[in-house]
Amino acid sequence: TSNDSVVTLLDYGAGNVRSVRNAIRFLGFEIKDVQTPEDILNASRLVFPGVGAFAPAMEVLSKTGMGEALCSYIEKDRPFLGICLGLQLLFESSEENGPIKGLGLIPGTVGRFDSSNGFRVPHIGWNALQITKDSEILDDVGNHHVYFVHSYRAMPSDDNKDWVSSTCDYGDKFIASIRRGNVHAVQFHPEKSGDVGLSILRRFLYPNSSVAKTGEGKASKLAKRVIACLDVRANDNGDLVVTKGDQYDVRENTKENEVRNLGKPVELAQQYYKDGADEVSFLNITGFRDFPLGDLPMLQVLRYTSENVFVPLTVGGGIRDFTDSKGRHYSSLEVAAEYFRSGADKISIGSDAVYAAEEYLRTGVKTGKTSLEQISRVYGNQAVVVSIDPRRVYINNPNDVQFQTIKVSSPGPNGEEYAWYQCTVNGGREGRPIGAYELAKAVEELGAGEILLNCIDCDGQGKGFDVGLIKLISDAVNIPVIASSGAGIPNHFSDVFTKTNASAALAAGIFHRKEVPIQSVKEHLLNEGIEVRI
Ligand code: 1PR
Repeated sequence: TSNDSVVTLLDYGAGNVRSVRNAIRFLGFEIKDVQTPEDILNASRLVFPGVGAFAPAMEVLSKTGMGEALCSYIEKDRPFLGICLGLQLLFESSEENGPIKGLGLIPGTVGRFDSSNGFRVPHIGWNALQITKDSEILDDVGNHHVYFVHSYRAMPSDDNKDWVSSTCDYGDKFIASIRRGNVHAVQFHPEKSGDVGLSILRRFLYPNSSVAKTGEGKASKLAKRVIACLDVRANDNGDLVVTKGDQYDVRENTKENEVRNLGKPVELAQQYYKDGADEVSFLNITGFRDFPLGDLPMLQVLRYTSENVFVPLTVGGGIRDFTDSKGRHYSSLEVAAEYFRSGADKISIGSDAVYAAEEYLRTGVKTGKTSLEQISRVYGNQAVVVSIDPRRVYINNPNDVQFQTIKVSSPGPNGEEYAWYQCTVNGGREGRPIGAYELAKAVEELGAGEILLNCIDCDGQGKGFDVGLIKLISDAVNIPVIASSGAGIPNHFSDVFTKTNASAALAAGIFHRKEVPIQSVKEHLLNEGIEVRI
């Protein structure tokens, strides 16, 4: 192999860099992993995809001598691309659990987004950039969107203006990328930014490829996301299939009562990526009873999918502590780690988050031991989604229950005008004494970075999202809320985005049955003046 087709990757082992590896391989390069500081100095091009938190990353860099090597590599103007934390570490310090000293190559401090001004933190999703100076790798990014996921950011100032090559607006105008000579770093994730991201990586890897320059990029709001969801489980023959329920019932109405089969998970995920899905979610819907690490096909699905799907992948189902039949104990953290290693960018917790929230509300104590708290501490809260499976319970008088209620748009079967939303576990099989509102607020405090808000009553009905529920929850929390269940036509998406503060909308059935293409949903939203990634 000639040195020309090798990329040196600095992976200090703090989390999932599988997607960066996949993207580099997809673009025709081989990867050499940094083992020693010398490997950095000898690199012909170095990619540094920082993951995890600032402090532990700095600790590893200092202890191993890699930080010093990195500084001298960059000072020599050798080809470098830092991603996300790989950008932040170049600055003087970070407020993340700090102040903590950084590598100090770029003047400035990395601080947390201010969530008091109505912007949800973490900043998750697709934004366009304002290009502020010539940056070879961003040249044709223009008005396209790229994918961000972070709670901390560096700000442009007079001291670092020589470095800044683009900014992005999210409450603050923060640094989206820097460039000096051959040294590049980006706050967003090119490896998760679809074709646009791949072309940024391609331009870094093939610096002499000619580029067509386009405009500077226009002002952009965070785009609303359209997510394709694949409910996955083994059918009665043991094959993993994409299925889809009717109010969570996934069995056909036939004599055989077989599991509804809507296709193969890897193929469908790839199709949705090509069709413009902003994210793909897999829910392993029988994970609550089958232990996921015993479920190797699901991990295999993630591995294959992440090889050529370059948007964020979420996986949920069965994330909890588990003791197998031989008495071997697995922590939820191990389960999540295996999902991340296999290619997931986020994991989603259903049942176990309900128990955690109940306990927290009962005791008022954060034990730090729940799956939710542990996983968000290690991987960051942006990597942890809580999936809520509520069922509508109609009542006559809001004072009859201790849960938050809403006035329903159409009365219940006995003329009831109010409802509360009861959380369930085990795929809707068991109702719990906690409402969706109470759960959402509790899990936000426990470290959830995002909420996937389903609704059993609406699931698979195609009659629209439960706008009342989604408004209730998206107004109650400061983390992004994904509206789910009930999409039937493109109008339902504009409806949920104009009437609630949902950050994303997810659908399954209409995409699987090819009733509405993802592109039509996006075009409709665009026509309605709602910013989306096209
Ligand atoms: O409890 O941590 O093991 O997680 C289980 C996960 O599996 C949860 O996220 C739960 O929502 C999901 N799940 C469990 N059983 C079912 C089922 O359908 N029987 N699927 C299930 C939930 C709901 C949505 C669906 C939308 C959109 N699926 O994800 O995709 O309702 O559908 P639509 O557009 O067709 O209306 P744990």
